[in-house]
Amino acid sequence: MWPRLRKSCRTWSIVLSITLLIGILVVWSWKKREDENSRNDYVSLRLLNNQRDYIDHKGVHVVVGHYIGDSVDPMKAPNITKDLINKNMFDPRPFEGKDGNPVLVPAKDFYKMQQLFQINRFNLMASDRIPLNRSLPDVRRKRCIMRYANVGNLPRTSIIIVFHNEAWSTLLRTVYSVINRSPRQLLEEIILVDDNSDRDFLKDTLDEHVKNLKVPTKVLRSRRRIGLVNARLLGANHAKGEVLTFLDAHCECTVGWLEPLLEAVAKNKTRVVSPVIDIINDDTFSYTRSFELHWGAFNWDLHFRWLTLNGRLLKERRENIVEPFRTPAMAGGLFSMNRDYFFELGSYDDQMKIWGGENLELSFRVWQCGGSVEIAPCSHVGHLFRKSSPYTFPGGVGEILYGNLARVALVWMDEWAEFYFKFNAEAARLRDKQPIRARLELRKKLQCKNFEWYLDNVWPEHFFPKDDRFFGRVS
Ligand SMILES: [Mn+2]
Repeated sequence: MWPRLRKSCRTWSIVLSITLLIGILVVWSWKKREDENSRNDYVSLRLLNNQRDYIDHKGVHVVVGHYIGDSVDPMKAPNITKDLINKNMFDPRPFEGKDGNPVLVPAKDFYKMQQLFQINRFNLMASDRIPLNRSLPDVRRKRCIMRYANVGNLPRTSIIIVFHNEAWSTLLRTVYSVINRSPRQLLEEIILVDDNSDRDFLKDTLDEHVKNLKVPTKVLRSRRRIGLVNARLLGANHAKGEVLTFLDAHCECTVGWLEPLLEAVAKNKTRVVSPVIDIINDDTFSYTRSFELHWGAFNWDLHFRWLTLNGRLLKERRENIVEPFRTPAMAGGLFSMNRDYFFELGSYDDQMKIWGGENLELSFRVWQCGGSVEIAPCSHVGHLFRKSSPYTFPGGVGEILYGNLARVALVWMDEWAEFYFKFNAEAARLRDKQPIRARLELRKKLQCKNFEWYLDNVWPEHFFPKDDRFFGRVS
């Protein structure tokens, strides 16, 4: 009897250990899958909305975001009336959107929510539930906090925010985030430039509201639609700060965002510096920290693209994750630049209309004429990314965007302009309509380098044709 018991004991212990082993394996694989899932979640969060990513034919990871969608006049959307558009429905609840968390609109309001979405092409109802001074997470790395803890005297900046029919809540949350999360002594003023909005609440109500802010804030207004470039010029012409900081009208700054930008510009006034642009979700207004190891560039159509850094640069960045790094191009919405340098360098091309292409124009001009375009990885600002544009483009989106891009190509890209026009018939059609003499004279006066120098030195990894690269069919 005893030996039999011992035998069954042995069997049982074998069964038990196998079960335990299987259990451990199951838990391990489940945990692994969960980790992968959360990583995937992170990637898909980063790429929400109008962002898309893919690996191109050369194996470069490409993120597509922040570009032009189909533009529809909100007045033409169903059930949208003038009264509705003119109504300020800002109705904050104390904890909604706290710490950058998503807003959950009650199910009973879904129909209304969808209706209001059409007005600004983001979830206006969600935005209107979030207080103007909502908290956001401190997304900085520890090394960033230490790096900028004692930066000493920095120059003061004017914050310039252009808006056209922006929602009250997004516009003022931008302003409040600047005030709440910048050292007061670094802010000279805030300048809001109204590019001919027609919403009632953006008029006297706004003027009255900004009078009570802790930082001197003024509203400049254009009586006709002048577009982003000329509205920014209007703001810059009135600015008193040593540094100009441009922001879109639907941003939220996080703590410590300003110091890295101002320090870089203070060290060398030819540096033009952008923050890392984090993502505010257009549906829930949740805040997602973005990836720091991207840089800005463009494709053959001159559309701005975020690219992940490749081998050499990635290694450099990993070794130094706090200092600003150079980028071929900037996204354009958010950056700091020394005011004198801005004007010395020819400010903006004032022949550019409404929106689009001005970021590449400024990037090429800065690089080719002796400056640098950089991203400060310790500076994080959230931007509301949308799937489509809520703006009207008088004259048509194509006419405006491709007209602007034709100017960029004609003034700055030398023989690569021909390459661009070959692939972009719409821009080619508009090329002869562009008065560019003043900009070519500027390029000559500033003794700027040519586009080949730019490709060779600023973006050696570019995918444009050169003597050493062949395109098309080899037969
Ligand atoms: Mn924007």
